[in-house]
Amino acid sequence: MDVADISKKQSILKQFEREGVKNVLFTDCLRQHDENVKKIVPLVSKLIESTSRFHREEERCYCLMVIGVPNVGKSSLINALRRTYLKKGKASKVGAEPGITKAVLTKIQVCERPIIHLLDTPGVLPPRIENIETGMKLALCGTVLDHLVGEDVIADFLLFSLNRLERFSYVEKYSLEEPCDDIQHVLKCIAVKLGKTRRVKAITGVGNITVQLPDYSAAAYDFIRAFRKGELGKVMLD
Ligand SMILES: Nc1nc2c(ncn2[C@@H]2O[C@H](COP(=O)(O)OP(=O)(O)OP(=O)(O)O)[C@@H](O)[C@H]2O)c(=O)[nH]1
Ligand SMILES: [Mg+2]
Repeated sequence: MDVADISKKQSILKQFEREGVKNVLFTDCLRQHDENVKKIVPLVSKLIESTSRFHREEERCYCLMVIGVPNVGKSSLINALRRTYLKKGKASKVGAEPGITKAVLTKIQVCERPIIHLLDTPGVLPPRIENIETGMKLALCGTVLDHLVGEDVIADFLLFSLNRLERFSYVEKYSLEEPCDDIQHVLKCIAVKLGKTRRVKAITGVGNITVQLPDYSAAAYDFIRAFRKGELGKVMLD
């Protein structure tokens, strides 16, 4: 949640509650020590112990499954818990694209007291996305491979979202004159700013010449990457 705008935390929690989701913690799994990651084991233990069917065994030993949409940080959370409670290194592969975890993995221990094992799982999405806007938000957050939607389409939706939410830090970052809703213009400025241009041969009536053109794909990729790293400010898409 470190790249999300959680200034309206209370209304987010209320919305979760309306949808039947309780016991929400906002974590940052990239931080070496995150207060909310530390709260997970006590909370999970309390929840399991208050459920009668888990009182069969004498020994406190739990095995839980970590589930969520692709690329949301499931494996990072497991690694963060292992780091926090066992002071041990990464046990699950992490990456900035969906589909890194490809199968339900073997049990990974994350805590000694109580003994907790976690099962890492591949990300899942609902079989049907309810509308295009939801689909675009999911694409922007990297839950599907970018090329399946198209970097240019995602970049356009990103610009639309930033303008709608009045998050204009992209203007200064990419040296634009003012906020703009023309993605081609924005991508051109990004390409120029980052020196992402490509040489293209043009055939003219008086011979072939080489012209320097903005690399729109590279610019779109950088724009999306900057958003996902939080470099364009904290944003809440919903
Ligand atoms: N800023 C930030 N980035 C995170 C956090 N947790 C994970 N990431 C990044 O998100 C990306 C995806 O992380 P993973 O842990 O591989 O996500 P996953 O849910 O296991 O992904 P799949 O296995 O592909 O479904 C990586 O680039 C992580 O560095 C977090 O708390 N904050
Ligand atoms: Mg994973």
